[in-house]
Amino acid sequence: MARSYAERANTHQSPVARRLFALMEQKQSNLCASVDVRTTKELLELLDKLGPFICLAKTHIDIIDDFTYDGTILPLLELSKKHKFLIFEDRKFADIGNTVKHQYQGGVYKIAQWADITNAHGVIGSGIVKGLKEAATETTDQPRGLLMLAELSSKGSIAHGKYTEETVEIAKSDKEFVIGFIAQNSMGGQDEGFDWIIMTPGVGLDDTGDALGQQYRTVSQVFSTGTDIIIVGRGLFGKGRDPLKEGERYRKAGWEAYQNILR
Ligand code: BMP
Repeated sequence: MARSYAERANTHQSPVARRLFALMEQKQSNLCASVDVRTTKELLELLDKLGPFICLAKTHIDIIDDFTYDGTILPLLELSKKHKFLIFEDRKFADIGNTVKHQYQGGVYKIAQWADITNAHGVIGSGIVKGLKEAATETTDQPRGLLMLAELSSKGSIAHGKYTEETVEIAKSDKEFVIGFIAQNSMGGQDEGFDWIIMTPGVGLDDTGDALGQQYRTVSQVFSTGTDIIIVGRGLFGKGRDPLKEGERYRKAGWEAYQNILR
């Protein structure tokens, strides 16, 4: 029997996860918008439109051509307050602990300062979790959360079987900082007291994939395999789609699918 977001908002070990679940319940949304656009203007305009429908905004901040901290991040943080959503920088860290610590804290993007959530590959071993946690603790007193990439949506992905299992083991190394997985399936853990959040990309209601290996499943399909949060990008704004219309459509589809698994 699935547990409700409201219940998990009260019991989760991570303050970021508690905030996220509370927002999800309040906004009746398990929709994360993946806003893969190339300019600050497009990013902010899109999130101002999608804001009411989402619990989380996922960025690839390094694809913004005109990025500046003050011009891009400060207004992004304002929008996250205005519309009440958290921010997830999809950085996919994949280096030794000491290097990712610098990458998370420093450089141009200073991700640890503004992103509530980020993610990392398991290929490197548990040092990556330690390095990122140290960076978060040293940078801010705001809570931060990490997702491990356990499975990928793309055709031919080699993240499955033993690799996925070992990534789950790495996640167990820090119960408070690691809040869950980017995955296509549930990763278990409940028996051992873990309440992992499963966020699933590769979700689309109108397309089955793209020309570069992306594969889409429908909202009800991903809920049937244990997702908590659907990550949708081009389904919301690609091909001339109207983000206001699609935002509400995916929010509603996600909320209905969640209610169905609670029954
Ligand atoms: P779209 O819905 O437009 O296909 O975008 C999916 C987003 O999710 C992209 O930002 C991509 O980087 C990310 N993603 C993915 O598609 N599959 C994965 O397994 C992991 C991801 O982070």
